[in-house]
Amino acid sequence: MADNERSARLFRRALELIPGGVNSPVRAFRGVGGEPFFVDHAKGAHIFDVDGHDYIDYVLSWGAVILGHAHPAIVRAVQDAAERGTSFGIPNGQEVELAELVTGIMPALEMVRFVNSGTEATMSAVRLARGATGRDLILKFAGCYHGHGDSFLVQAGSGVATLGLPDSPGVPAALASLTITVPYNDLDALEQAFRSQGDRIACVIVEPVVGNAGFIPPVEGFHEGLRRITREHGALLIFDEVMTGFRVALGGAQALFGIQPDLTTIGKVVGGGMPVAAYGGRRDLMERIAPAGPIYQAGTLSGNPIGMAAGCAQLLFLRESDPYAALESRAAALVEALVGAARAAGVPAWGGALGGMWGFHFTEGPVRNFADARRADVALFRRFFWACLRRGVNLAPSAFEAAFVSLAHGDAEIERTVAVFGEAMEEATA
Ligand code: KE4
Repeated sequence: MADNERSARLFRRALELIPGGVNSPVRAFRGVGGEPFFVDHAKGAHIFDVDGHDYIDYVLSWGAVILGHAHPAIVRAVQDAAERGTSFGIPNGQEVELAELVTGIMPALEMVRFVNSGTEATMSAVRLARGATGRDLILKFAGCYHGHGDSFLVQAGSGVATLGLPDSPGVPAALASLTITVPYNDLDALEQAFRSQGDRIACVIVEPVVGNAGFIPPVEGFHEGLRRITREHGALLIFDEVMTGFRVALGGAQALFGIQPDLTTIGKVVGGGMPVAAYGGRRDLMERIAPAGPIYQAGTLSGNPIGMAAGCAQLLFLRESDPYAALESRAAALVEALVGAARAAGVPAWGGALGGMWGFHFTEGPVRNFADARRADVALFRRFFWACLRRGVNLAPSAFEAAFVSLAHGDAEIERTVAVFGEAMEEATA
């Protein structure tokens, strides 16, 4: 039987019934070519596919898995919750427990509303910003991804600070034109947008550390500038911490950079791997959300008891262990090894790590925005990705994603990965 026969068979069946054979596009391996493997199970830093291959995993459910796969504390919390009922649609104590944990860890969130995905969180936060300010325009940064809500599927028009164009069929041009896109890390472009449209901009939404254009950290002063400019123009600042929350630091990027956004969205880690996300922020804003206020948002499975229990277990573990220095040292070791191997092979590479989040680009650094990231050698990334996978190291199947580490990535996994990076780089650049 072929090396990946079981995955291949499952993929053929999936292609018949699920668009592209996947339930989220990036999983289809279109960014690297070939076909995806199917997971059988996972434990700690490892995932095992249906053909018996063992991979050291750096996707970690796109950041949600931070303790390691199937961590006993999470599994026990989910089992205990499930035995008490899987869903009520009625308030339950676990929602209050998780709300107290989240608002205690992220004090800028004076109130919080749980939803089921990062997309729901960002859509709701933007609706709140528009409702609270009475303004229609929103501003985002090129390369930042905030979920698949219509207002976010927008590419920049020509020029720099211009109104948006639909990035997907099905997004009305009239709606896309309400989204302004400017380059990340570019305060001049932001000032220009506010000079021309400032009194119409409801909010700026930003990935405080970009993970969706590959890893791009903010330059010195970027967030302070965002905070100043939005305040000056009466626009709200939304930190989209769906990826960075409880990942780059316990309190997220806002704790790392000392910024108090008006609203924050969180996801991934907050749910312990279950479908949980949230938006929250200033009390005077959140109290405008139904039923406290007139701005409507709802969800059948919001505050689901199993998701709440998994989230509580994960955040309690992180609050008590505060593992971020250890996570960052592992992530930094990986970046150093990868960049070193690339340069030894005579190819440019640049990368970075913050807490348990890291990433790299095969281009001369520094990478400051999406245009820089798009100059990277994607063909080399594809060869490197497959050379790593064949050696048991699983990276995100796209050059425009971040990577992660978990508490379960110990010395053995890091040492093995460093060795694989060297071998894979030789193969990919031969
Ligand atoms: P979801 O709707 O996928 O739960 O969250 C959307 C979202 C919002 N904001 C940020 C900063 C995000 O990173 C995401 C989702 N991240 C991607 C990873 N690049 C999810 C992976 C996928 O789309 O399958």
